[in-house]
Amino acid sequence: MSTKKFNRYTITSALPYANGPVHIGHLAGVYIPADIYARYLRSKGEDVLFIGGSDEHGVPITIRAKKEGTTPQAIVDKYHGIISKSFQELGISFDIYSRTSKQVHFDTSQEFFTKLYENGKFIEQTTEQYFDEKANQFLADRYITGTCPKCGNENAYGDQCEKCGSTLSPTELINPKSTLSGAAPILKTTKHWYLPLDQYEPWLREWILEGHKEWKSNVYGQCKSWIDQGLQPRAVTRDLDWGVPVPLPNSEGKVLYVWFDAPIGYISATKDWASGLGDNPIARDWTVYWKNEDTKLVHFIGKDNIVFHCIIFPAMLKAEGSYILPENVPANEFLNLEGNKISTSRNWAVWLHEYLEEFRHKQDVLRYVLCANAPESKDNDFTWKDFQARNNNELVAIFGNFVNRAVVLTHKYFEGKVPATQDLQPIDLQLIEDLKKYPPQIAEAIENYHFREALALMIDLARTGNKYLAETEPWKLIKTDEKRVKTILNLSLQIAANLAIVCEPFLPFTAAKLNLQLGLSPNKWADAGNSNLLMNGTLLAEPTLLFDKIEDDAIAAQLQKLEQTKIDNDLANAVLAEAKPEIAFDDFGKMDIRVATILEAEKVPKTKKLLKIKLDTGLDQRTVVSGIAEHYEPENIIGQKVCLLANLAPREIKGIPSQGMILMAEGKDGKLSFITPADDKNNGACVN
Ligand code: B3M
Ligand code: ZN
Repeated sequence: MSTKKFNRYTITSALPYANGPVHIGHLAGVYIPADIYARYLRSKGEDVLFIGGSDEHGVPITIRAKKEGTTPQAIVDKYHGIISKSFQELGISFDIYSRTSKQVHFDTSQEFFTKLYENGKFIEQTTEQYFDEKANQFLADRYITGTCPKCGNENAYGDQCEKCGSTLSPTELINPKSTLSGAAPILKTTKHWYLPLDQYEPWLREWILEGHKEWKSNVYGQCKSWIDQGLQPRAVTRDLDWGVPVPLPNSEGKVLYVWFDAPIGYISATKDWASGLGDNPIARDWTVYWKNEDTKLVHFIGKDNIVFHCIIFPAMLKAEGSYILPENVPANEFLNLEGNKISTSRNWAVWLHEYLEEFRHKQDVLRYVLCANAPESKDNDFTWKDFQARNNNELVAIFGNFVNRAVVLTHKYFEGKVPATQDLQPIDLQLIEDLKKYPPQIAEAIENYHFREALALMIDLARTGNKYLAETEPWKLIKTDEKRVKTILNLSLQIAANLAIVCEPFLPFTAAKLNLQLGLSPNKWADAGNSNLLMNGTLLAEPTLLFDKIEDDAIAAQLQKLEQTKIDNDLANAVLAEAKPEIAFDDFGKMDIRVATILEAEKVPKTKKLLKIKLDTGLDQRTVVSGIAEHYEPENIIGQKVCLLANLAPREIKGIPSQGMILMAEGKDGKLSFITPADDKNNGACVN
């Protein structure tokens, strides 16, 4: 655990791929926590550089361009525009939001590669890879499909069979096909450069497993498991025409692998920021943010990026030699939406740019809910009902209500001027004491990346103020004891002024409104805890509500939108299911389908999906391995009547001979269920 003192902070947030807009999963996982951290540190007066930018390379962007009949550049221009605008509107306070198609990035990543190359940090390897002669390009693994050698699934990908879960390499596929042209690819030799990660293993072990035990357990655990499994050399170049060209002679058609150039994008973005061009007129020295040991480098990312930021990029930085390493990588888990995994391709998401359109001036509500629900240590669920409840019961009923009562009553009784405190009573002294405790606790939580806890403490301070008003009841005292009321309102307004400071990292729009309401210029974190922030006699602005109730119809509209998405997806699936070509009666007649009964069932060890099932088919008793373990518990299916394709050629699955296939119906949600005769039929009864 490091107790180092840092003098500046370089905070990076994962560069989103510019092939689609940003959704709530990205926000909760990466951008909101990063922004809270950056804003808090700035409020403390720290020297902070908060970096963002679009990741504009990689195969998916080229595929998307092909599909839409346009160029990759047009795709990234479009989405870079949408993404950067929506981040800005949400108040994500990047010092720079750059992009990896900039010249400065090409130069920076090529220089980085060249230095590693010249210092002998790469190994060169020539391998045979699939090449699509029609499309005239080498094929990335997942753009090759074919038959799985393990289970016979005809739609396995070059890197994985989704049916049986095996990891594959493209050359293992039977009858490989290019998804670009449909042609059978040929093998062609090609040369690439590899970073020999295996050589960095002892160092990574020492640096992470010994040196960074304080990292979040999900992050540390993933690193440990990668390192323990043994690291392999990783290719850092690809055969592709979209990306940063490999800066070596005779390497036309080769670019840097997107995961090699993208993290270097953080460095290029820093140079972009420091250049004195664009939005930032003062040229600065970028190197202090990347090369000074007293700079704390923190990467905010989602869990799918852990290996790249904790193992590969650090190994690259280490190989280069002149850079600092990340001090922490507080990766989050995933956010689901209404119980289902967020999916760009199935449009199952709440898109930021749409939210901003549909919920105008409610940026802080989204920021609040996503932080309150952030998947900090496990996957979490976003629901519109919870969104509404948190807004109405927490932001409106606690925070907004408290501030509003204090301001309204001050207008009502004292012409909107902050009254002076009179003799303090125990309840007042207690409030002053309580107030002092919050800022350091919130600060500690933020510094430890416990943003949910920090937010809960912030709202707790508002709750404390609310409770104080409820207990002291100034609206009752005003007739009999105006002096008391002055004290109560003064202290309530002081709490509100403190809330403006401590809520700013989480709710920057609210903080600005609140300061305006209180006639305050923004305070710094160091002032928090002080019960004399507002001078006596300060004139408050007219009261306005900080938050509005969200009505049921707004929520219903969002749920309706998701319902429509489901319907659209079902239709798309139905079209897919219809698409099988016509067959002759003979083809059908070849199938020997029979009723059978399950006698025994057990999980196949070390697999997620497979059950070993013993059946009585009326003809014999036999074993079938079936990929239904995620749908049925073995103990629940004993005695189940099923239909069996009995004359399917036997094959071995995970070493178990499997004779036939149990027929299953697949629902739109992917759930499988047995096909059974409508009334009792003997084992061996024919289905035709
Ligand atoms: N674009 C992957 C992602 O969005 C990638 C992150 C790059 S960070 C250097 O998940
Ligand atoms: Zn398979």
